[in-house]
Amino acid sequence: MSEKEVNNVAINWYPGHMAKARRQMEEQLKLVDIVIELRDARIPEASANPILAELSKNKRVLIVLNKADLADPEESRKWKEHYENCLIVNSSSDNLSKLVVNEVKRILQDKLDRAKARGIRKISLRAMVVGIPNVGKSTFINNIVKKKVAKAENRPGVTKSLQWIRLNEDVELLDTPGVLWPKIENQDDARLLALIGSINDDILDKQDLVLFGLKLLKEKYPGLISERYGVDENQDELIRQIGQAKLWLSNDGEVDMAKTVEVILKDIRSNKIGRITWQDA
Ligand SMILES: Nc1nc2c(ncn2[C@@H]2O[C@H](COP(=O)(O)OP(=O)(O)O)[C@@H](O)[C@H]2O)c(=O)[nH]1
Ligand SMILES: [Mg+2]
Repeated sequence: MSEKEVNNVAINWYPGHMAKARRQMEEQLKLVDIVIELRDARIPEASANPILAELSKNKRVLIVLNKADLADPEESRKWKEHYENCLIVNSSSDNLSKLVVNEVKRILQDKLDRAKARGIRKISLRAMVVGIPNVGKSTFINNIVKKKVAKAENRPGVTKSLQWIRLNEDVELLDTPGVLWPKIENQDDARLLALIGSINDDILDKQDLVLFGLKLLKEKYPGLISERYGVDENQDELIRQIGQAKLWLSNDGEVDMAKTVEVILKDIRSNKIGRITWQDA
């Protein structure tokens, strides 16, 4: 399958969708001071959107690596250092709103200072959340907004009326997130997204996907597979070894490869193997 096909089939993002999402994002970006880009802490680069950096060239961006509860904490620390402005979060954690508001104010401190110097006592820093599907945008917004009241507002040039929600005296948030497609520039990006369950794996060969996952695990977390399944992870035919060790067999006594593949994939996605970060900072 060509990579173009991967792109289209996996995500259902067709050129028409993409053009529309892009236009919408461009309009919304005009209204905000800062973009809060949610990504998945397990795959910080593959869960980025490929055109957001270009669209938000003159904007401040806060990268929020979400679902950090599923990622490797040590790797998350490295990723935090890697990006200019970055928070490592779990979108249902208690202190999220304060954390985000403080970070937004820190990043936009110059703007606050300028307003103050000009005698403007009250300004609103405006933020919006963007990210690929399933990265946790709704959970994140619901958490930081809680019971705060949305106020509707019409702005010229924007067809739909937008809801802004005040998070504190300085910061307002657009109540609906911007959704953009994930970065699928090659098979590996697609596989990484599928491994964490972010895209449908229907178009990928599952055995191939699991082999890819096991290979990465062996490189990044040596010993983990051996420990989990009671096998020597450096032997050939690792999937078969695992099926044999766990006795995932068909009626004829042979390893049930399809089942073994399914179970390993499920173990990976449900973090049974551990907190894994698949991409290095
Ligand atoms: N473990 C974990 N799951 C999360 C987190 N944030 C969201 N989720 C789950 O991820 C899935 C997608 O979340 P949702 O907010 O609907 O994503 P959206 O498509 O970006 O709006 C849901 O099952 C959430 O419960 C998080 O920080 N940690
Ligand atoms: Mg949502």
